This record gives sequence, C-alpha cells and structure tokens, in this order.
Amino acid sequence: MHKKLLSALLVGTAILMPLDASAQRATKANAEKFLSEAEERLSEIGEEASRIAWLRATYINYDSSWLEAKISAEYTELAVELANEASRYDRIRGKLTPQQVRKLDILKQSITLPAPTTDGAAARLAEITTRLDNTYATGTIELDGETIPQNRTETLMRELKDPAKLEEVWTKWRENSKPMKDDYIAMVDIANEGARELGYSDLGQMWRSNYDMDPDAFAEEVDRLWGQVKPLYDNVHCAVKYELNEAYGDDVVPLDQPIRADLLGNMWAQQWGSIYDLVKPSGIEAEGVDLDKLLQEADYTPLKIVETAEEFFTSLGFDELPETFWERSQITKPADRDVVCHASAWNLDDVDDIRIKMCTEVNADDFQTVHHELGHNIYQRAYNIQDPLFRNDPNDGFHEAIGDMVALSITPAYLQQIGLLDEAPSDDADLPILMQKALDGVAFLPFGLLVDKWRWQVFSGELQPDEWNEGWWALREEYQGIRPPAERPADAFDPGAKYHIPGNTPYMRYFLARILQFQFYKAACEQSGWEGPLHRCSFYGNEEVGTRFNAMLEKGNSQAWQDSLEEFTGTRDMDGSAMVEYFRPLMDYLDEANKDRNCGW
Ligand code: X8Z
Ligand code: ZN
Repeated sequence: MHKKLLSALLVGTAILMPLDASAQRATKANAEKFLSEAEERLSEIGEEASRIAWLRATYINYDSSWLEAKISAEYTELAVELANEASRYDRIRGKLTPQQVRKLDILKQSITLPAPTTDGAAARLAEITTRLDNTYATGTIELDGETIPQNRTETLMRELKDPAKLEEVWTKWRENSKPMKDDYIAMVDIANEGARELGYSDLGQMWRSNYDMDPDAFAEEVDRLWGQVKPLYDNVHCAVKYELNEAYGDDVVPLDQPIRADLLGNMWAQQWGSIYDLVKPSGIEAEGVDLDKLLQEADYTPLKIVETAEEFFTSLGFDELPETFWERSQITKPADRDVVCHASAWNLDDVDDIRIKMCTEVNADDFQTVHHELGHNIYQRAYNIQDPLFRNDPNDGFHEAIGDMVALSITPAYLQQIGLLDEAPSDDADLPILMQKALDGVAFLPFGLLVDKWRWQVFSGELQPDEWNEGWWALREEYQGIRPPAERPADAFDPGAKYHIPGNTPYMRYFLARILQFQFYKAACEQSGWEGPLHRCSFYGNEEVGTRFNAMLEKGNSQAWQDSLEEFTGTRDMDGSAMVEYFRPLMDYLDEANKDRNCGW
C-alpha cells in the first residue's frame, strides 16, 4: 500500500513537473547508464560522420557535400541532446566518480558549433558550414591567364619576390572570402544561440570553457603567456623589418610602419621561414641549413617525407603505421577533382584507421607539416585504449604540439644521421639555424593568439559584422605589427581567407601548442640526459623518452591537462620560458643588433 502510494505520487509529480522528475532519475546508476549509452551512440554516428567527412574532403562534389551536411546535422543534434541531458546530473556531481564527472563535462563543453534545439537549426548550420568549407577549398585565382588553385597560391607567396606580384596574388586570394560573409553572419547567430541554450553567454565563452579552468582565467592565461614570449617576437620583427627595408627600399618597407603582410613569405604572414634568405641578419655570416635544397637534392618524394617522419616515431619505440594508413591516406593532391588541401590527420574509427590528408609538396614547410600530422595520428592511436569520451587530448594545444615537439629534434646532427646532410655544420651555424626556426616558430605566436581573439570579439558581439574586417586588421597590427598592402575594400572578409575561419577550427590551440611544444621538448631532452644548449638537443632514437611520452599520450582526455603536463614535465603550468631558453643565443644576438634601431610599429 505504502509503496503504491509512493509510486503514484512519483507518477503524479512527473506529469506536473517533467524536469523535476528527470532530476529524480539523476542517480549514480543512471549516470553510468546514460554515459555508456552516450558513448555508444556518439561512437556509432561519429564513425559514419567521419567516413562521410573524409569522402567530402577528398572528393568535393554535390553529393558528398549533401551527405556531409546531413550527417553533420544529425551529429550536432545528438551532441546537443546529450549535452542537455548531461546537465541534469549537475546536482549529484558530489556523488559521482571523478571519471563520471569528467565525462559529463566533456559532453557539456566539447561541441565546437552547437545548434539550438529549434526545428531545422542544426540542418541549416550544417548546410552553411559545409558550404563555407567548400568555398575555401575550391577557391582559385586568375594569374597571367592561368587558373591557380588554393594550395598553389601558397607556393607563390613563398616563392615570389616581386612586391607587385605578391600584392596581386595576396589581394586576389582575398576575393574568394568576400562571398563567405553572409554565411558567416548566419552561422555566428545560430551557433551563439546554441551556446546560450547550453548556458554559456556566447560561443566564445563556450570555447574558453574547455581548459580545466575558469574561462576568464583562461583568457588571462593566454595573455600572460604572450607576455613571456613577446620580447622575442619584437626582436625578430625588428630584424626582419630592417632586412626587408634593405631588400625592398623605403617606399615598400618604411621603417616607421607595420610590415606589409604580403612580403613575409606566407599567405597569412603567419610564419616567415621561406624568406630566410632575404631577411637573414646581415651580421650573421655562417650558413644555416637549407632544408628545401637538401630535400630536392636527395630526390625526396612526398611519400619519402612521410616515411622519414614515421621513422622518427618508430625510433622512439612507437609502432609502425598500419597498412591501412598507406592505403587510405591522401598524401598528394589528386589530379582530377576538388579536395580540401589544408593538411589534417584523422582517425576514422577512433581505433586504428588513422590517416593523413595533405597535398604534400617537397619542401621544408611540408616536411614540418608531415611531422605535425603524424604527431596527431600517433596521439590518436595512443589514447584508443581509453573510453570513447576520453579519446582526445585534455587541452587542444596538446594535440597540436606533439608532432611539432618531435620536429624540434630535426637538428643538423639528426639530418646527418638520416643522410640528408653530409657533415654537421659547426657551432657557428647555431645563430642562422635559430633565426630560421624563429621565423616560423616565433613569428607565428601573435598570429596564433589573434585569430581567436578576433572570433571571441565576433561571438560576443563586441565586433559587429560591419566592423569585422577593420577589427581583424586592428588585431593584426596590434599583435603582429603588419598591415595590408593597400586599403581593404568595404566588402572584404579577410579572416575568411584563412582556412580555420570557414573551417571553424578553433585556433588558440596553435598558440598554446607553440608554448607547449618547447615545454615537452625540454622535458624530453632532460629525460634523455642532454646537458648541452637546449636548441642542439635531439632525442631521436631514445626509447626511454618514447615510453614516458607515450604514458602521457595514452591518458588522452581522462584527466585534467595540468595532471598530464605535470607527469611529463614536472610542472602544472603552461610556461613560455622553455621557448625563451631555446632561443636565448638568438635573443642575445638580436638585442645587440637592434639596439640602435627604430623597433616597433
Ligand atoms: O592547421 C594546421 C595544421 C593542421 S591541424 C596543418 N596548422 C596551423 C595552420 O596551418 O594555420 C599547423 C600550424 C598552424
Ligand atoms: Zn594540427
């Protein structure tokens, strides 16, 4: 009798107050059941979505795009449903295991672009994002009567030295992003509404909430890290400005202004290594290492670059890549169809179906990028022992740092070991080599920081659509000290000319990775017993380092990043001082070389 009454009452409550009733169901046992069902459903649709996304990215046409938009909408709907359901367990967090709590948080926080639950919103969002990504990937320019695809425009920016031609390629590429703006406006509206439904003030706050710390504290943290490395950037910027002034003269490179963005050897002025010959400090006499030339002379092919990178990882004790990697990867650009050339690494079944998708060419940039991408694959495979929700990194800077940390071991000594260099250069080569590395690694820092500073302002409404382009260039000037070659037209949407904006890939991860890669590298060098200057260390072939590194990688997202960082490096904080130490000899040299110069902008 008593029992019956109780259940009648519960039923009654459920009818009157459905939300409370579900809270009644918020028990530890139900949380466990909910989580295991969520993992199963996400894995199932996730694999299908990945396979379709792969198909679309490697074969862009009407049908592959249609399929991708459809599955992506289904995936978002499921992810949002699960995020909402996960919130129901908030009130019993104290009763759950730390692992259960972490999984619930992952469900609530890790959607890059949430859609609101209104009918049709997820479908509309997916249609827009697929179109944006396709618009970028299929963009071309007309140059001297020829149609040049996206990836070749990048090569031109690397190789051309004529300021007028550079300006032409740079400006024409940015015609492709103008038509993206309306889609981007609609997308920001929908995704912001999705974020608000999930309890965030806007999408930017949701993105900042994924770092095992308060979102506002995270914003302060990236500024703190930037403060640590900015003196290094300022010195590199100043030296480059003066050398470019020598090369191009006062009209093209006035010393009292930010540097023209199209002169820096990269479509987005994000890394400047390809203009090393032009901007090598005149006081440095020794030769560096011309990896472009070494690769050409040794008849490297794209495939050989991938095999070389694989060999670095196996030298640390990691397994060889599976047969399917070689069968299914896209290593070079297919001749006869549109693909997304921007490099990426995939694990299609979240187990062993790892692949890279690149349009690899034989040059130093792609040599670096292949190591970067394989780093992703090695990480994905290492954490496949975890529960599905933990098959990720604990902080998205980790994923981006792995291959780059390994690539820091590409020292002259290593190049000699693999037969690319006949003899190792003398210690005099340290400065030119560090300058080469700084042109990529250090020059990247403010760009890595500002892309999402811009998006945070866009998502919060601090920048309105008619201010988007100006706001973009304000950040480019403030942080990078660069300017467009000419005034930008009112209808320009220059952020869209960078893959990650139409591709909706958060970008702060790359800034974090630049910091983390040096921290990981320094720890690995210490573990290997290295006692020389940091920049000469290579841990190639060191299985002990490999074992300890793998121990961190295989934890995946099962614990806070502070714990993983501490286990591998001994510290719980991200810290730019390893990077500063690495570049110390260059910093000392540039302090002296720049001391009477008009630095800054
Ligand atoms: O996008 C990438 C990788 C894929 S995750 C090729 N990177 C950033 C970029 O190209 O802008 C690596 C460095 C920064
Ligand atoms: Zn990456």
